[in-house]
Amino acid sequence: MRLWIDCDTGFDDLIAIGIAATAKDYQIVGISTVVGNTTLDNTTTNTLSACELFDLDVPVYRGAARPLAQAPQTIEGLLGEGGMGTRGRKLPKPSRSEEKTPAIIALIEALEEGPLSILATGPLTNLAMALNLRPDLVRNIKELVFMGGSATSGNHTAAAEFNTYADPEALAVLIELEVPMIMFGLNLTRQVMIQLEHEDQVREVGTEKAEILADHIGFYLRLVEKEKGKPMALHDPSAAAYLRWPECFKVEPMHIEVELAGKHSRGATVCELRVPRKAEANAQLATEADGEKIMEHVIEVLKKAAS
Ligand SMILES: [Ca+2]
Repeated sequence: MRLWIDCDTGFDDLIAIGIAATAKDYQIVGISTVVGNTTLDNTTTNTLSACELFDLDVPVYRGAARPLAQAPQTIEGLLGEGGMGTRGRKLPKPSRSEEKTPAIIALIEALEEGPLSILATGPLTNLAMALNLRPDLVRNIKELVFMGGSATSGNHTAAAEFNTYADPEALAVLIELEVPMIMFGLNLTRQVMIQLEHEDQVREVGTEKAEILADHIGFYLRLVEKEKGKPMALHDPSAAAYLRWPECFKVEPMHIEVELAGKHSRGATVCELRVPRKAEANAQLATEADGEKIMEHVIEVLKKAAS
């Protein structure tokens, strides 16, 4: 299956790219970057560095530097320098540059070539822009697997998850165009926790790559509890994990809407699971995850990539 990755690479996109990069069933045809966790310059450099780390030789395209209808909302202050905080070692410097073609054009061309699965781990701006230009190409989206939203509470605000808060209009476009989508929201990703011992397990591989990965995992584990660290939800990698290990997830039909006008709830996803009784299904929601099994798989993938 042909796969496109659309990301705003910070720590958890990095791990998601690693999971997708090692999936035998998927041929990654392109990666697009978008403003989100950090600036477009940073997400693009971080994505190129991620490709370097995981020996992933696919074209990287610069996407949208701004959301559809608001100023960029970055969270660099939380995520550390360049949106890629580390306890020590930094990601390798990219040995190549991004492509000259803008991501929106490249994504349209990839969709023109035939059925495409899309893994999106940032705000959905690029996909909305591409489909605003070419809504007919929805027919070639096999599935959009995206991390964003929540069927329960938010994280960036009490109501909204960061990716959908950062560009709610983009998700609204995709809903309106009936893009076949599977949402991996906070209700799901909070079931997949990366633990303190995972940092050690990766570090034990003993290579330079293992130390780099462990230093980034370690920083992430200390985002909230600066000194001792604490288990953290592994957001973007949960969506990537679904592509590899779908048996670890329960996915249910739902009707999704995104709040655009709410005074306190802008960017919140409203997920109606009582379909078709209350509403017609227009999407799917990942509701349950075998978090322990998924983390076993994820750490195995990272150890292999680092060895
Ligand atoms: Ca992300």
